[in-house]
Amino acid sequence: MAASKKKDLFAGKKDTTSESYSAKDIEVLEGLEPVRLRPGMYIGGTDDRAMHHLFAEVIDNSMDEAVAGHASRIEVELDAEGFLSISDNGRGIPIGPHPKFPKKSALEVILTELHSGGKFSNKAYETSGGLHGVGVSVVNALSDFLEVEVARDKVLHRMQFSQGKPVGKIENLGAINNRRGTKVRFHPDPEIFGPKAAFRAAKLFTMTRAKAYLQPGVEIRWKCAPEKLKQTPEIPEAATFLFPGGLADYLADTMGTKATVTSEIFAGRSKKDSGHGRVEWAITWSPEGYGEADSFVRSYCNTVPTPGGGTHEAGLRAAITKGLRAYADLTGMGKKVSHVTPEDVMFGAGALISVFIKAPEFQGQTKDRLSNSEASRLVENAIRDPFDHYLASSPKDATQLLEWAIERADERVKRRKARDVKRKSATKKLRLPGKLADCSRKGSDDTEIFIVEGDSAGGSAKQARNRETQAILPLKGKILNVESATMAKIQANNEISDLMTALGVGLGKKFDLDDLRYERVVIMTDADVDGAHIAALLITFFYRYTPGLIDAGRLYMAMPPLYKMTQGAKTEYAIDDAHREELMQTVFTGKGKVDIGRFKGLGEMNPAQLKDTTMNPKTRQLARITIDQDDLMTTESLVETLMGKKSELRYEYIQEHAQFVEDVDI
Ligand code: 0RA
Repeated sequence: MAASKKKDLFAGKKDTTSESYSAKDIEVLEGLEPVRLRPGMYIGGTDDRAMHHLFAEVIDNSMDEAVAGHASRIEVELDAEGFLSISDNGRGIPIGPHPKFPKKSALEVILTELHSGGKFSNKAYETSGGLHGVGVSVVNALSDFLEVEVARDKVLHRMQFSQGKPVGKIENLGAINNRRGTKVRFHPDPEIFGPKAAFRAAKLFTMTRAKAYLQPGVEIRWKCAPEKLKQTPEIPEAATFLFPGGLADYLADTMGTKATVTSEIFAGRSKKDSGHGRVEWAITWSPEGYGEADSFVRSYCNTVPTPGGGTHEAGLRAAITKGLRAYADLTGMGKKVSHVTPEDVMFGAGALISVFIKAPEFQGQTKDRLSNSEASRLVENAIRDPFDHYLASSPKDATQLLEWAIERADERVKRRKARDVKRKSATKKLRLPGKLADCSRKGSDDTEIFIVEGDSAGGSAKQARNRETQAILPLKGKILNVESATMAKIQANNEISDLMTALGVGLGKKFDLDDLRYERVVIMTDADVDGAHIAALLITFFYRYTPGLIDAGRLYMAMPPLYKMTQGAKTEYAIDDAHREELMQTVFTGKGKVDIGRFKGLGEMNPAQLKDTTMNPKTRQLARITIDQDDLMTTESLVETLMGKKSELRYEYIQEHAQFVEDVDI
C-alpha cells in the first residue's frame, strides 16, 4: 500500500475527509473500448432515453456524495449548445496517483477505466447508488466532449476528454479557498446518439426535481438556457429545489387536486439508519385513476428509480395489506376482508417508496428491479407500526379505506365470474381456429396462450405444454407489418384474424379485456434475429390495436435459452451468461471439452427441454412487455422507427436488443 503514501500529484494539504477513502481503494477492471463498441450493453441503447441515462449516471454520482453526507448542494445546467453540467460540493473526485497506474491520477483512471470508482467496495460510500452502476467513465466514453473540474485539497484541477480519451493532462488551475466539489460538463457524442440527438429540458427538469424530492436535505439548483425552452415554455430558466417534506411533498404535488379516499396522505420515514438501511414512503388512494393506469407506484433505491419494482415495493404492499387486515379484525370486519388481495389494496393507490441500502442488487437485463430480500423486510417493518397508528388515529379514514379495498375485491370477483360464464358460452359460439391447441380449463384463471412461429415449433410446444392451462397457436412466418398497412388489410389477414379469434378479443375500439380467453398471452419465438423480428411485429400489432392488453400487464415474451452446452452425453441450456457460468461450475465439472453454442431455435430442443427451459411456470422466466408510461413520446417514435418503412433501422435495433430480458419496455 505504499502507493497511497505517495504525494498527490498536486501536493496540497490533505483534507481530513480524504483519509477514509483514497486512490488505493479504486478498483479497476477494463478500458473503455467495449462501451463505444456496444453502448447498448451499458446504457440500454442509443436512443433518447438511453442518452438521458447519461445525465442520470452523473447526477447519481453527485447524489451518492450527498447521501453519504459529503455534499449538500447540486447544480444542473443545460446551456444553449446542449452541453450539460452537473456540479456538487462533495469531496471531489480524488486526484492523487493511482496505485495500479502510478503514473496516472485517480481522476483519469475513474474517467477512463470501466468499473473504476469506489462503488464496488461498499465501504467507500455509506450507500452506493449505481443501479446503472456503470460509472461516469461510461458517460465519458459516449461523449464527444467531457470536462471534469475538481476542487480539492485547496486546488482547482481540470481535465478534458473526448470520446473517453484524455485531451491533454490534468491541469492545475490555481489555489482556491473554502471550496470543494466536482463539476462534470459534457456533450453526448453524435456518432453514438445520432446527429439530431439533444438533451430535452423538460425531461432533465423532471429528473432533477425527482432527485430533490428523494433527498430532502439536498438543495438542487436548475438552470437552462432560454434557447432550450422554446418548445416547453412551462419549464423555468432557473429553479431551486429543496423539499423538506420529501416523498410526502412529491406525492401531494403529483396528486394535485385529485379526489382521495382518505383525507390525509400516509407518509413517513424510518428513524436513522439502524445499520440495515432506511426507508421513506408516501401513499394515498384516488378513485379517479391515473390516466390509462389504475395506480401510480414509483420506487427508488438510493435515489435511483426502479421501474421494475422489486422487493421494496413488495414490502410496501405486504405492510399495507396486513395492516388493513389487522384493522379489519380489530373492528369486527375480519370476515369481509378475507378475499382482499394486495392487488385490491393497491388499486387506485398513488404510492412512492424509497429505500437506502448498502449493497443493492438488481435483476433483469435493464437492472431496474430491486432483488435484495432484506429490503422487503426493512420496508414492511418500517411501515407496519406507523400504518396501524395511522388507521387507529383516524377511524373515519380507516373505514373509508377498508371499504374501498373491499369494494375493489368484490368487483374483481364479480368480473371474474362474468368472464368465466362469458368464456364458456363464447367458446361454444366461437369457431376457434383449427390450428389452435386450446387448453382444457374452462375459466381464464391462470391459463396462457403461446403464440409460436411455424408448425414445427408449434408441434414441440404442443408436446411440452400443460394441456390444462396452456394453449398453443402456431402462426405462419411473419405476420403483417401493421405499421404500414390499412385497417382493411389488417382485418383481411388470416394470421391476425386467427390470433384474434383465439384470444377472443376485438381490435381497436372493440377490444374488451374481459373477453380475453387467457390470463397471459406469451409470444414464443426463436432466440435469433428472425425470431426477434416476428416478436417485434407482434408487439407492434398489440401496441397499436390492443394496447389494453399491454396496459393490463397480460402480454409476455417467453425467454428461450441463449446457450446450448454439451459435454459428451450431457446437454444443458443456459438462459444467460451468469447461468452458463453457474452450469460450468456445477454440471460440467468433469474432464473433456465443453461445447458451448449459441442456441439457435426452439426446434433444437426436445419437448422435455422446451418445457423445462421455456414453458414450465416453475422453472422458466417470462418477460412482461410494458409501455414506459413516463416516456410515451419516445415509445411512439421508437415504434415508428422500428415498424415504419425503413427495414434497415428495424434490423439494427432488433439486433442490438435481441437479447430479450425480464422486463422489456417498448
Ligand atoms: C471516488 C471516490 C471518492 C469520491 C468520488 C469518487 C466522487 C465522484 C464524483 C462524481 C461526481 N461527484 C463526485 N464526487 C466524488 C471519495 C473521495 C474521498 O474519500 O475523498
